[in-house]
Amino acid sequence: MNKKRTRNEVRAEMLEKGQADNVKSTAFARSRDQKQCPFGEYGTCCKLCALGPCRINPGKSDSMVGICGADADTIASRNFARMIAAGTAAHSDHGREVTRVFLATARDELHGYEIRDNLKLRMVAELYGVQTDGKSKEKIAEEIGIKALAEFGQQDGELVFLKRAPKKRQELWRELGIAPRGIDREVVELMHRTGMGTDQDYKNIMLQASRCALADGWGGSMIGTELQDILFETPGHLEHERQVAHGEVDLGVLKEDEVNIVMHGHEPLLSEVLIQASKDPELQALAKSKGAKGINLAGMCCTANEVLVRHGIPVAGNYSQQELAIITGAVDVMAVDVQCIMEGLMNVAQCYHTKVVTTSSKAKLPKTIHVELSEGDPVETAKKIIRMAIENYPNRGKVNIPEEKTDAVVGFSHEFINYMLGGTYRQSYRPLNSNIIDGRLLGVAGVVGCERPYIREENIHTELVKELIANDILVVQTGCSALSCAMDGLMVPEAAEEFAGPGLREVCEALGIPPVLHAGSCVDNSRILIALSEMVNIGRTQNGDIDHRVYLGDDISDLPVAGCCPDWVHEKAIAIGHYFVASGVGTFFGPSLQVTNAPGFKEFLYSGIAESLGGKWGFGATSSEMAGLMIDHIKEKRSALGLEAKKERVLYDMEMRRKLEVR
Ligand code: BF8
Ligand code: SF4
Repeated sequence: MNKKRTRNEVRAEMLEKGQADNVKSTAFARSRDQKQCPFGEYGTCCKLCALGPCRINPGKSDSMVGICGADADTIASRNFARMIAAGTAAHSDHGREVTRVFLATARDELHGYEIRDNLKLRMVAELYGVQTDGKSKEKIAEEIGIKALAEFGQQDGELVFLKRAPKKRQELWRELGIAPRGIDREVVELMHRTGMGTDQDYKNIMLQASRCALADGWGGSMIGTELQDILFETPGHLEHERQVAHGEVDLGVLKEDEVNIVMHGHEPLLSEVLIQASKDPELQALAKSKGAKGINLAGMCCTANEVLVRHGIPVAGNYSQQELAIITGAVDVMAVDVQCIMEGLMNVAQCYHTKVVTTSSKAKLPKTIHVELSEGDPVETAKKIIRMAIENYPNRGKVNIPEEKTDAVVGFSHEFINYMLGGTYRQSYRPLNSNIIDGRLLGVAGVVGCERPYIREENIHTELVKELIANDILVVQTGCSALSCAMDGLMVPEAAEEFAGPGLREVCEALGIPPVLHAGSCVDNSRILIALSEMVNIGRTQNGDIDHRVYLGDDISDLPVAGCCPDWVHEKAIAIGHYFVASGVGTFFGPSLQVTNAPGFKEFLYSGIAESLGGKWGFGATSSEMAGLMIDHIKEKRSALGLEAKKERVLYDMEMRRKLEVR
């Protein structure tokens, strides 16, 4: 571990280097300079038709409406719902791509991938009703692939994975008419209903938005996660070996004397073949012939999460750091696929030798090199990209790689948590539930999502998570937020001793785990849905009796848990937030939310919606506000279950913050 300087100091140094190297601007500068329009920021700008854009300020006049008559609540809810549709589309199109590759692999039509995780293959086969007796794993996979692919275009019925939710939740979805039918259908219907002149009742809009979001969490994302696990293995839970991965995180993972390839984007279809191809002896020799000691692969954004949790491949950074990695001058190729790739990358790359290589026909950037991954042999394509990086290595200019990097222990999939808590033969969430019941743990929180490119006094992610763990809340993380906390040193077992409350510390020490568990990328939030379902399901015995030693209610909405996306950026985060809400979880977002100028809709999201769904939205402008809301929510759930709230909230004052400052 090397934590000499704070993250802000490292970033400031990189930004200065960028300026000296003639980088015209970065996201950090642009986010400082860009003045946000208050109508957009507060949710009441409508540009759905050519009569507008209409901008509504209900504070000015209660009767203020758009030209068609749409009021602030209708406009904000349509905007919000459309973010859910877009987010669902993004995750699900990722899931679809994975399914297509999965099917082609099963049919032996594609080189470079294989059906590897037998345990998960059989588990998923059972869910899809695929008989496994006497069949090869490829045959089983083919039958799963056909059924999974059909779910994207399915018109009626229900998505298969819904049945993994607690029974009571499934019944609620059916009662409300929001059990998703087919993934694409729910996205299309939501887009239709939120166009000009269709659905004008925000409560009704949010019903379809719930159906759509559920099609993401329990559909597109979950299919993506599960089939990726079968192709690339379930993190921490391999058939013959069960252990978490170790990795290093931050710009310091780039190497001065090796060819650096940054793998950026989302679908591990690209990164997995790059990993394979990088081991090719011919390419290794070629790298040496150019004076490099080897080939160094590093991840960025959710691709980073995918390769970190499965292979311990180092991470160069999260969303905020993509331009900074290039500014080091040490990135020979940045290979990207889809989502969260800044257009600004190219302006930065032009000032360096870095080649940006796009690989998906869905995501092209001007002035880059395009190598299509889905055509031809993926391993050969990967080799081509690596060769490009090697050839580019001698072209480097001035290199300055910050020393800073941090260790992280990662890969806490639902399956690994199950194993970790109960051992090989008694895999179970029972110890987790009983620790919550006896008050050692106050509850569990999911802290997920993006990180905005700001230089801020405090890291909103780290401060929030530190406060949660100080209050004995076990934290599970995904996405860029996970990488943010990993960079700040929260994902090592020693962090429990330093930052966790006494109860959580005891649990972490007994299990040898960090107080903050890295569960994967953003599609892997589906792992958290499964974990929550499991926490509910073990509360009753086979014959339906309550087992008081581990009973935490009959629905996800009864659990003392909370979700948070403290620094959301992408529409995908709103889709995730809403599938948690529609699954019964109190979910808190910050530091802004584009609903704040729509009084009726905002009130509905923050409280009214809980009457039907059990879950609700919340908003906090600071980490402390968000932590407070989450802790209160968890305590409310505890008292509803008859569990003691145990103790007063541990508040972080400035002095404690300074004392506990990691970096
Ligand atoms: O899907 S956390 S900035 S990289 S959207 Fe994007 Fe947000 Fe990062 Fe991953 Ni998720
Ligand atoms: Fe204005 Fe209505 Fe058109 Fe929106 S849909 S831009 S509020 S006229």
